[in-house]
Amino acid sequence: NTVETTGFKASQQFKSTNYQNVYNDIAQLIRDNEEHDDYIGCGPVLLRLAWHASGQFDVSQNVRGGAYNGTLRFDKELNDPSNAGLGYAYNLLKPIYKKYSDQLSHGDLFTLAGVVAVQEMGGPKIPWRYGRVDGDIETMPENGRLPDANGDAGYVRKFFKRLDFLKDEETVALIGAHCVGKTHLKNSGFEGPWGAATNMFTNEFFRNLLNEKWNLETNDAGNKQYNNDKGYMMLPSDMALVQDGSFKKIVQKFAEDEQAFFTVFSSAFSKLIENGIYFEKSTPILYFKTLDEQDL
Ligand code: ZEM
Repeated sequence: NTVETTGFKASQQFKSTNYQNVYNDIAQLIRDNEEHDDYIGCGPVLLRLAWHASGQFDVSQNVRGGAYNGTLRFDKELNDPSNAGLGYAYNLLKPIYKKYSDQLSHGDLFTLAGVVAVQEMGGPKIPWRYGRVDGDIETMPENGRLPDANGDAGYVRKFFKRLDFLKDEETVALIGAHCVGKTHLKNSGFEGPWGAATNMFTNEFFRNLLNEKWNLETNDAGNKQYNNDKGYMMLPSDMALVQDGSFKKIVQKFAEDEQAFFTVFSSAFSKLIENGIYFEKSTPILYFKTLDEQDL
């Protein structure tokens, strides 16, 4: 089912699955694990899982590296140093996979978990489609394709171009996901959160980039990161967004206008998790209700 020019064809095999039910089970998982990571909860790490399941895509190879084959389930990919800490997130999702295993693919589960995380943390609605399959180990891309946090603006722009993001606005919005969660020395060699509201999806990341006073310091792992006096941090690749004129204008816009950030994030994230997949017109575009919206 490979179409070299348009990507992998979305599978219809699980079209009768009730994906709102799967959404609800993942959302309940987030509620049940609120104590994770000193009460940040597991929303951020599930969002990072969805991103890393998709972020190996290379548009020049089109059909390889996106979320389609669900290869993040393989130990070899989970053991990519860039994926440190994501085994926890995968293990959290395993009971849900078991519950729906004859009705759900891993790629659909991983990407849907990202949608759930964003929405349950108060972020924008993200359109989602099913159709990823469980590809075998041969479909796994080689490790080492995820971005380097030490990169500058040129690196970041080039990296996101590989993911087929040609507009700076999309790149800046996607990195705005660093409004939630934190870095962990043991995972990445960086330490600290990007802001105060670590489990709420907001434009705080952009406001902090512009308004906080940042000092470049060497951390306990010997890596350089930007710190402020409130205990927040920025990666060098985050700071790149205010060191480049074009990026910075967009940071300013998103800092002033959260809705503008939400709109671009939603469409860019949806594209990210669908990269390399060809959907037939008949595949519905699904929007999910949050647990709150269902009075659950
Ligand atoms: Zn992240 N990210 N990321 N990111 N990321 C980390 C954590 C999280 C980069 C990066 O090096 C790192 C995007 C883009 C980029 C999230 C979502 C998204 C960490 C810390 C690093 C080092 C990991 C740790 O120590 O546990 C780089 C270089 C990026 C691009 C240039 C995009 C795009 C994302 C989603 C759309 C999230 C949610 C986290 C927090 C995870 C957690 O466990 O709290």
